[in-house]
Amino acid sequence: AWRKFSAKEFTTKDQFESEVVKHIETTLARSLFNCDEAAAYAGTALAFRDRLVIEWNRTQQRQTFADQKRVYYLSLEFLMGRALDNAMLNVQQKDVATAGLEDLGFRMEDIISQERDAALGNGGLGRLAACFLDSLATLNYPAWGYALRYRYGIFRQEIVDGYQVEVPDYWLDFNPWEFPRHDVTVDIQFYGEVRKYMDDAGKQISVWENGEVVTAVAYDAPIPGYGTKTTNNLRLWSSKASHGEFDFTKFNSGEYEASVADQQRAETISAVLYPNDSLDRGKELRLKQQYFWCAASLYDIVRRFKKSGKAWKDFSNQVAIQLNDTHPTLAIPELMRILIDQEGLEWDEAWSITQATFGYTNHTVLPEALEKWSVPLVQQLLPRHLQIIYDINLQFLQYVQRNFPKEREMLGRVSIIEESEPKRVRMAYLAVIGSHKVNGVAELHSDLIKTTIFRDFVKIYGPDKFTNVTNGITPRRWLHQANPRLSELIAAKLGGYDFLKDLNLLSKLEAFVDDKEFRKEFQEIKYANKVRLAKYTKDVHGISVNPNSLFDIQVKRMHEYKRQQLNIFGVIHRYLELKSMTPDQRKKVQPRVFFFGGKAAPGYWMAKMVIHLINQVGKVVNNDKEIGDVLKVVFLEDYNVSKAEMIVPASDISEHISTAGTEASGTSNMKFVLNGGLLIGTCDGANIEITREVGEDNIFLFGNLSEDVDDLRHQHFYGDYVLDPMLAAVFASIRSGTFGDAGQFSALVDSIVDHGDYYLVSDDFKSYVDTQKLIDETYKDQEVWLTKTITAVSRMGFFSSDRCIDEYAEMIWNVEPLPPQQNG
Ligand code: 26Y
Repeated sequence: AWRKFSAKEFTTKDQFESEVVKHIETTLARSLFNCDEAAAYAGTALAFRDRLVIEWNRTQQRQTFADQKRVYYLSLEFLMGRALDNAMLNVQQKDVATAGLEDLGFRMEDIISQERDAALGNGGLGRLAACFLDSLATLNYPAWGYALRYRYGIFRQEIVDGYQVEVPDYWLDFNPWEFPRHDVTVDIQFYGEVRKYMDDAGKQISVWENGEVVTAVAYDAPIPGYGTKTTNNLRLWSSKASHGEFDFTKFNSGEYEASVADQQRAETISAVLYPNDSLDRGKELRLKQQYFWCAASLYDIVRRFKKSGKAWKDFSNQVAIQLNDTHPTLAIPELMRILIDQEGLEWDEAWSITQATFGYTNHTVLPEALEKWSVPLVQQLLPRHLQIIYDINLQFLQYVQRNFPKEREMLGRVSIIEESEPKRVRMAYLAVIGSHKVNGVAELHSDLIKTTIFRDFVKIYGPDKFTNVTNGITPRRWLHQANPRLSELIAAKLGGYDFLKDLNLLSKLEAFVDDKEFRKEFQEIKYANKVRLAKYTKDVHGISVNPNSLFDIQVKRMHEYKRQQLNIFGVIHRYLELKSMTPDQRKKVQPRVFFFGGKAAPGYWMAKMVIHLINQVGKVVNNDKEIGDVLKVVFLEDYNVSKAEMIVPASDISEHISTAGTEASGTSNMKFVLNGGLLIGTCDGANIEITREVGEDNIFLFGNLSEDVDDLRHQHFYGDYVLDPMLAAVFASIRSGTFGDAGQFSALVDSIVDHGDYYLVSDDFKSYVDTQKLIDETYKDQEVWLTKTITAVSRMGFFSSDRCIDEYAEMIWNVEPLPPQQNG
């Protein structure tokens, strides 16, 4: 049967089956007699891969021939999750495959869950990059992503005795979605020294000599768009030793082990994703990763541009490069080095090309997350780049001096070089200076960066250099794929799936808010999604939860600023209240399950302590016979993208409760509302715009505002600090050993009681508890609740990453879509 294999779309399930069988028998060299789920997944993935590859090649060819600007999205993180379901959706052949797999004795769900997540990211920033790739392809923008091919993605989290344990995530055993390009390599230089000499024309030339060389090898993955043939490319660089398998000099002189060690050292560069998402550690290997990836990507981009035969003045008409945070900022001095040292351009021309090419997206105002590289380290690893950075700084400071002669103190403040010991390169300043546009990721955040970290730069460059692009999410993965039944219900009401490409069409749902049948189905779908999460909770964690309870979910990286501690203290408060009630009183309380999930950076012991406290509270509460179903606490192990697809559709309420002014945007807030859940949140990040869109009645806001945070912090240290009395009772309970040895949690409690409560947990506690009460009351009237959720869903159109990408294209990149020909 497999001889029927053809490159065209499989139109029948028989054809699909024969292709799966062919791949299992030939590509995998396995007998059909021991075809397990893993083999069936592999066969299915390879069959769909064949479909993608053809349009991928065509798209690349079309983009090469079109005389048009391309976007390059440089991100050290792409948190892709699984690819098969997405591929089936985009190729629109999932039904055929489901029927075919059934014939072969498999359930689609089981096959999909065989795939390992591609977890090449920490959290929001990495997932945003993945949503952007989906939208870029769907909207037909000619765009490439560039990143590193980590052998180990973000660690797997295991919970042992209530503590987080990190387990390496080796994910490349079988990855059908990548194509090694052993012919696409770039040699990358490190260390060495710079020699200057005069050429015949008397011009000074800089040469970067000696040092060591590591080779970058390209691995490509296809990125299909939804409902379009456009299939873009994600290029990941892998590092290897530069002289083939072995260094033969060493090999021949008997230093076999040393030569193998060299090879391993080279491979270390792309070995592992750094698991910190908010604390800059300044490690040499991380700097090596950044340069290795920037240099390989720029070489690739420049090589492609030069093939077009155009003049350098056209570079920024052909190329837009977006810097996802400061991680790729070395691309700025690297492009300068290429243009000046290798292509012979004058400084001024090189600089205007560079500025016109780059855009920079800022994702944080937290000082501890802002990257600063030690000058001695940069000097040693990248001597020529340090010179260029100093030259950029000199030109910039001269400009500032000319334009603001009376403000001499400003020079020290805005200098790229921080005069610390040792001196450090402020990467965010370099990124601002080297880019033509700087954007934040939600309105409040974009305003904040203009008044805090980049305040002086607004004065220097004027306000137009700074802009806002509010984040978005792809409705393909976060509605259709994660919640197929809801997507189907919406399609039935709106007369098709156009809303997946134009999310503003959701507004038409509002007309059905009183439609009995629709309401009933909407509610049933939510219930079914809760049942699914309840089953998972029972199967994996052994905890029984009642799906009729209010499901309250907080899933995100563990961080003090995100305030999972506020949530768990609220849970303890609730537990103490329940314990003080009579059984009759308790019966009247709205039952609730608190779900938590998220990884802590391995060295972030305060975040790990919060994980431990959550687990300890769960142990006590879940086993308290008096409490029963009225209160449950679950910590979901190893939160990741594929688990999010199951968890997000199951929420009634989700928590987005960061200290005001600290969460740049948040993106899971958007996912939860889109799936029919309401939010409890602070006036922070995109919560503010979600409120504007869905209306104040359809969100539960609480807490202090960002403009009051500084004063409150000041008061904590210099005024009378009064701990909230309810929170004091919570701490008394912890101290009395209710949740195990109190000493384990003393640093957490002390950070609030004795060390200034930097994240304002006490200040916001009462407001938080009151708002949770209001939620309990509101939920009791299921009709009112349902109206709020449906209304909110219908108003979420703005938060599509398609809108977001169109804004980048227009305001920052100046690129146009390149739609495929109808019959091409
Ligand atoms: C420098 C290094 C330690 C570092 C590595 C990763 C620093 C930061 C990060 C990741 C940051 C991140 O994920 N930021 C989040 O970006 C989202 C997308 O814009 C925002 O929604 C979210 O508020 C922000 O915390």
